[in-house]
Amino acid sequence: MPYRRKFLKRAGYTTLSALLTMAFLQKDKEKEDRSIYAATANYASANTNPPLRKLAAAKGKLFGTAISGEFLQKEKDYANLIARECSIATPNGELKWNATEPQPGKFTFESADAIADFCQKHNIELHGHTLFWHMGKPDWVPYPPTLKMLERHVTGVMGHYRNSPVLKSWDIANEIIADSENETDNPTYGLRKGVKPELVRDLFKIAASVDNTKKFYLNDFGIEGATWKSDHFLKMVEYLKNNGVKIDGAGIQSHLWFSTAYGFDAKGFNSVLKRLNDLEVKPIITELDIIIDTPLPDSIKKLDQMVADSYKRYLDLCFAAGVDTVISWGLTDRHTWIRHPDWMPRKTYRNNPSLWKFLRPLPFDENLQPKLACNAIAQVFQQAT
Ligand code: 9MR
Repeated sequence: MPYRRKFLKRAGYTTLSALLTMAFLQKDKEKEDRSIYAATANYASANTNPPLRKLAAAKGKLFGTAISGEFLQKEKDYANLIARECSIATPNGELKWNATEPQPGKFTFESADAIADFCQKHNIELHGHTLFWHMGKPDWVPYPPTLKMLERHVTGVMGHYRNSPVLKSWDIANEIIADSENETDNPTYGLRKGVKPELVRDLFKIAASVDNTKKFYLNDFGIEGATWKSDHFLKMVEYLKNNGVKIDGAGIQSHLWFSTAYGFDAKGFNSVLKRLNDLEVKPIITELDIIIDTPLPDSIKKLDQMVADSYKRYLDLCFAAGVDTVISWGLTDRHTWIRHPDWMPRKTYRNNPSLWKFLRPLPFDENLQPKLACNAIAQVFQQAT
């Protein structure tokens, strides 16, 4: 959620009239800029770090984030930051079914196109998210949708971006694996209830028939270690491969939770990355953020250090396994989804507003200043071979 501050200044008559003239000119300028998101290179001078996109590019890698059209339009400092730091972006919601096909067969691309235009202007690659998901869909779409609905949807949305100069990849399916064996009716592949492997296979095949020039991903969370879920995710990838389906990569969301009591399963995650590489399905990081849950450290400074150390450890491991694309789920704590009461960790944070200041999962703070996590990411890129 955005946190906004308003500053009021008192001024004498002379100053006041000067201010009014400036405000008038500014308004005119805003009019000019209205059609495009006006990100420019004059990002806040306090950030003297080299842009992450530049450090990534030096190692043949991409760095970016989920972006929101609403904030790009309303907050110039945010738009400037994205343009400065990112070489790849995922629309936060603008390409989801509820945004692109709110009524059966009636497609709207206004907000997604605005994002694509912003990306083109700033030389940012766009990762398409997503064609098939149990959330982010209008009420008239059941889960899973019928094959006919999927056919129309995929044809409409992928068709619209077939010639896009910036959209290079699609999350064809998102979060199709259940969280545990109790939540699936398909013990072999662990799919969400009602989803059949054949439907997923056909979805990928339809996608390839519409536009096989893009990279196709299967995207999920909770697969960053050796878990029931990652095992079934990998089985599903294998199934798609064995059925002659075009699948280029695996999106590893990486909404990571650590605490002073536990870290991450480096050995297990390494084996997931290895199995994907063996299957020639490229792992990329698609939604990275790091939440520190209780027990918490006793200061924000220590928390920021923990977040930074976790970024470093996680990304070091990813890069050692050949990962070349890192997308975070937001760039600044100002907008992180994890501060929304619906999404924040329930037991510990939701009913405890005094702890919300500890939700600092992203590389830049609310004022868009780089945090220790940003330095850590910069260092990992610099040290990558
Ligand atoms: O962060 C996104 C939030 O603003 C949306 O309301 C929500 C529903 O569309 O989706 C969130 O993004 C999710 C992403 O699409 C898939 N992985 C989990 C993300 C966080 O919930």
